[in-house]
Amino acid sequence: MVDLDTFADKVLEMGEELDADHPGAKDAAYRARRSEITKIAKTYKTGQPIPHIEYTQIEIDTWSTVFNKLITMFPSHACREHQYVFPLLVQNCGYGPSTIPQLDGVSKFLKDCTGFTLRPVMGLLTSRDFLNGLAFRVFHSTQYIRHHSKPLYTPEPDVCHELLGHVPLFANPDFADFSQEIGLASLGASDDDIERLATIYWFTVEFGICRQDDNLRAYGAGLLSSFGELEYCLSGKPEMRPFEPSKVAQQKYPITEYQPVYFIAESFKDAQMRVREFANSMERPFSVRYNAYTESIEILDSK
Ligand code: HBI
Ligand code: FE
Repeated sequence: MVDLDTFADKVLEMGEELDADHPGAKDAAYRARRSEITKIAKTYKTGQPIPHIEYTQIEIDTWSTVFNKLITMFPSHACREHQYVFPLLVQNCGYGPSTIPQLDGVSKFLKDCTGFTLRPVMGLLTSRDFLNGLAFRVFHSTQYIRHHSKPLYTPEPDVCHELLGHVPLFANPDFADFSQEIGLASLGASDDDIERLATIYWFTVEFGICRQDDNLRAYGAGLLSSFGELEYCLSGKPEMRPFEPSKVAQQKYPITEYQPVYFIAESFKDAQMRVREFANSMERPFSVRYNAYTESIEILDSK
């Protein structure tokens, strides 16, 4: 687990610099605030409490706009697991329109629900580092918020995406197991297999759709945290295909537009078994098993 401490400052683009098309790129005060917040992630060590952030009124207003828009969509578009957990987050973790929840409280709540914990991160990690975290039931979460000029848009993960999209699902045991399965598959995987697993992650944890009581519902965090795409994904316009990991792994996808195709999971348990089968078909120097009691990974058959 402490190996995760070495990921802290290995971030990809936007770790320190912002891309030209980031809404905050030309706002010096925003950039300074973002790096003040990412400093926490840079020095964070496993087991420490996650330091609280005193969010500014501008930041809280951005959160409120996103929160108030999204909650109008959840009853008709979010999967039942998300809808079940959301009121518990309101009761236990300070979710609401006028406060940005603190990662530390949310992480403790998740730990009690499923053993998942949050770990602050400075920005995008490599796919390998990010997926490896899931093997240990660790979700790397940003702590800064998107730029106030475009509250319904962000080119990178931010607290709105993490807290409203990802967190509710990580409180569900079947979803937690499913996510960890992708993480376990990533340990020791070749670069090509990491690419395939990252694609599977994209079409499930980020943009997954599931079937529930004959309806389609969103469970992917990229959908649940995007007012526009949440509406669009269930509008009947995009193509829907069944979740078959070997096919999903080949699918190309845009990262700045709505997805032209989504994959439907029948349940998180079914999706987990399919990912496990896919992982068994990968060539790896060893296979792994998670020991939940020691929170460690056991290597089964090193060759
Ligand atoms: N890094 N911090 C962070 N958050 C993510 O959601 C994330 C990441 N790196 C890669 C990634 N997601 C995915 O696109 C896959 O490559 C796993
Ligand atoms: Fe995400």
